[in-house]
Amino acid sequence: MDISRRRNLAVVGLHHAGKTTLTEAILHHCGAIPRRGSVADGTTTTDFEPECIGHAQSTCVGFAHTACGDVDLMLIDAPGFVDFLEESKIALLAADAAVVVIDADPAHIPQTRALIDFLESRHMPHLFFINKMDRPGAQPEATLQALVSAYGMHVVAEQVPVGEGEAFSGVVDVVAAVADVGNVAAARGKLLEALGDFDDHLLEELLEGVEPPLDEVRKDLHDEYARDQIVPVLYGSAARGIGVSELIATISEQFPSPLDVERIDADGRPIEAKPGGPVVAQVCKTLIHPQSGKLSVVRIFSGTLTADSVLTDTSRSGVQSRPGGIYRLQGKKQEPVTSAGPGEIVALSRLESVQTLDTLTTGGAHTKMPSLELPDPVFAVAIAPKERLDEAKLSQMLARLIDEDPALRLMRAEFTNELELCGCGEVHVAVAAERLERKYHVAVQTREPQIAYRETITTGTEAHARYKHQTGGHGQFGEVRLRIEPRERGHGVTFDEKVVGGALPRQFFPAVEKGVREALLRGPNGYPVTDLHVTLYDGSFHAVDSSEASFKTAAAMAIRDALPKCGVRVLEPITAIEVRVPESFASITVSQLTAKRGVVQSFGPSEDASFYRVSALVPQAELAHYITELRTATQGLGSFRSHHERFDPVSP
Ligand SMILES: Nc1nc2c(ncn2[C@@H]2O[C@H](COP(=O)(O)OP(=O)(O)OP(=O)(O)O)[C@@H](O)[C@H]2O)c(=O)[nH]1
Ligand SMILES: [Mg+2]
Repeated sequence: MDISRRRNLAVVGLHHAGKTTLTEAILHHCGAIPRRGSVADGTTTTDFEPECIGHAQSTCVGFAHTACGDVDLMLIDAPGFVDFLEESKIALLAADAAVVVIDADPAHIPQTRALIDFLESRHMPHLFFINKMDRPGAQPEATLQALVSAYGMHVVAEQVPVGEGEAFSGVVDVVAAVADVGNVAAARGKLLEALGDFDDHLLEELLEGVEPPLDEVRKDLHDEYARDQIVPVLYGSAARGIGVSELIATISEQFPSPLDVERIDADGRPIEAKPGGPVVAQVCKTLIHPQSGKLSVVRIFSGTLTADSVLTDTSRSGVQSRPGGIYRLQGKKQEPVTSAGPGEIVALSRLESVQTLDTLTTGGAHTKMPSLELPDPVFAVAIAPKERLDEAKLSQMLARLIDEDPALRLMRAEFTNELELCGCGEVHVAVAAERLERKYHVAVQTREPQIAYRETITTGTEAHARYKHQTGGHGQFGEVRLRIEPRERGHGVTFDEKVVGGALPRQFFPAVEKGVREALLRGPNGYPVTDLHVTLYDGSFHAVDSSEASFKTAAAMAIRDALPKCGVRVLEPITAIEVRVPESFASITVSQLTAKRGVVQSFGPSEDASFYRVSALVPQAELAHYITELRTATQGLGSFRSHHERFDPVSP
């Protein structure tokens, strides 16, 4: 296969914009599938996971391919919901270009910022496909304007739509058009002007009033698309299949092949897309089928992979393995192939130790492809098996779940010791829990993580207890006198003894300390008591009846008795949070945090001008659903990082 005829496209964009529907329309148009499935019926090629069907949205990336004339098109249908952005970013590493699908509604454009920033930071060629043009109230012109004002003058319409809403009937290519329907001339003027910025010859022609030849314009478009200098805008209706053949033509004729995109490894060395030489590939998705096992979807950047290839995982200190098979993916279907060359995206089976984002090489190539830093989780649920027996199985299955989706994490909560499943949002974590039950048949219970409340004292006191018990043979006896004093926050529980004149034998001191500490595990409010010092200063014993157990009991009794006299206060964990939001949402973010009993520490522009940083101290109890509230208030653009800072008294 001629490498220059390959196209690896990621279909990305906001939630519900029509990416899966468009993928389906392209596959159908090219004859790869006999019938167009629908998202509503759960019959599309790429939304095949039961979780996708249940939620009527993509919940992970899907892969599909089709021949299209002499072009070999690989489509990566990415989920648009904000919780799955990391999954989409990883998949984008495997693509050479992206189709950004958006609603024909200018109000949606600001929400695309995070995605477009990512594409721009990687100089990833992309185009905008303004979809749902058939919907009444579609606003193509305003959407185009919003795109230009958000992302710059190099965003230019390559088409003009014919008709709007119900009457939308097609698109006209502004480069090739002969007639001036619907302002084609004006659109062409803008397109050529943008191109003139990069091509002096074309600019000269424009200034002299010479109409540049079609071929020259097409070649310029191809070059500038590949360098991400020009971002074309196309229109269509994925649901009705309008604008789809024109989109395919733009992709086939003008979008970059693997040869047109310069690739460098993590050390900045170029990686050439050539069939000979060592294989360099990177895992962009891991899929685990409970029966048929693990599939690592890789993008091959260089070399040709065969069933005999011994792959070295350069990201995992050179672990070697040989794939069980090579497959092309068509949704859930695996089509075996014997080899795969540069620019191809294929699935390899049974690479057990290989993980998503790893680089695989052959023949001693020690290269590593650029990876991605996955953010810390922003949402957690406490997770426990419904059947106690499943505990071991649960952690094993969770590990496989995380293998499939590295944006998920499994953690032990610092203070409560609960097992927590964490991720990028409520839907992300909920879908993961559903997947766990369906794929691995582990029934789990999820609930909000407990808040690690504590108690402390504000005044000291003397405590005394005398434990005396007579049962049958020999009895129990212990008497202790303790001094309890408050200490500063973060001090914990400390214990010492100042017993004078041998009132108590030393051998009982550890038992006293044990009794003290055990009693402090549950204060008057039921929480662990902390930040205090206990001194054992006196007591009495009985030569026959005294034992370690009796002193332990006496000490615990003394503490339980005394605590209510010490001005007990409940403490709650306080989280230090740093929120990043677009400037226009900075003040709403501050009021949101203040309403959560938060104290804003600092507030100001971040290093990238259009965003603000807000730092605050907020009780952890208020933050359980904060990511959802923040995203709702900021069009999905707000994000945060946080860590446990300290314990503060709960205001009465
Ligand atoms: N009217 C109209 N509806 C469309 C069009 N394209 C998609 N839809 C509908 O929009 C909804 C979302 O479509 P999807 O294809 O699932 O969108 P998506 O971008 O893949 O969504 P996520 O994967 O969840 O981010 C579905 O109900 C589609 O039928 C279109 O061109 N016109
Ligand atoms: Mg989808």
